[in-house]
Amino acid sequence: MTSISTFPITRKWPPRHPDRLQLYSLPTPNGVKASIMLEETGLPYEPHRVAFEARDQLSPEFLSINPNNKIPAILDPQGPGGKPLALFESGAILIYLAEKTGKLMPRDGAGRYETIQWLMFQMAGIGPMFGQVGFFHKFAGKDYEDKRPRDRYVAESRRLLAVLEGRLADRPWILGDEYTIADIATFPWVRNLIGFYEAGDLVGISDFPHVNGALDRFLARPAVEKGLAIPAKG
Ligand SMILES: N[C@@H](CCC(=O)N[C@@H](CS)C(=O)NCC(=O)O)C(=O)O
Repeated sequence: MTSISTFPITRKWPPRHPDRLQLYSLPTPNGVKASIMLEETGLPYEPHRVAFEARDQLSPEFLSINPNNKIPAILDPQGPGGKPLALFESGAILIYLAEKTGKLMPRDGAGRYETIQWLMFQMAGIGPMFGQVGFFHKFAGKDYEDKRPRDRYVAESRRLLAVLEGRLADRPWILGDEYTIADIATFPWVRNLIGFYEAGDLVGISDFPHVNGALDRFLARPAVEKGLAIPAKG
């Protein structure tokens, strides 16, 4: 087995358990996708906190595994062929962990692609659009006099929520009875829109009862509760 000690990131975040999967993250809506997935699968892992206040994501060590300077990222000592694998982009990490463990994504052809399809819907739609609502409603953009950018992203987020609402009208989870990585990707963002971004009223979240119901089911899962707090502070 090749040791992960040759990876520069291990100099900044030395592993205490080099045989375990290393997670570099923060409990943000993208970061918790990885920690929730790891908790759900039961795969042994070691979390490391990437402190934005210290600009850790721009350090040469972090950039050595993610040149895009964003969390989450992982380093698995036991990647394909028994060799270490470094990976960034939360959607790629979810697919990798699902395939590595055989959990949380149907193995058959059609169900597998359907899961990936809804995962992409989150990655390309829900994440970026809800993120813009956060910027224009809660952060620097809230002081802009011109409300057209905010309204554009609110309208697009409502449209995406309506798509999700239709999908969840007759099933508990995005894929049906089976809880999958599509749910793990999506619901941290719905939670964040309502909670941290305080944009529930702005997007009219009460118009989407099936989305709210699925969010409640998601938050009731023990692995979700744990994953939402990883990596812990200090
Ligand atoms: N598409 C990426 C987005 C990741 C992302 O935006 N991460 C944010 C936190 S939620 C981040 O690391 N921001 C730090 C920065 O932009 O410097 C993914 O899904 O992994």
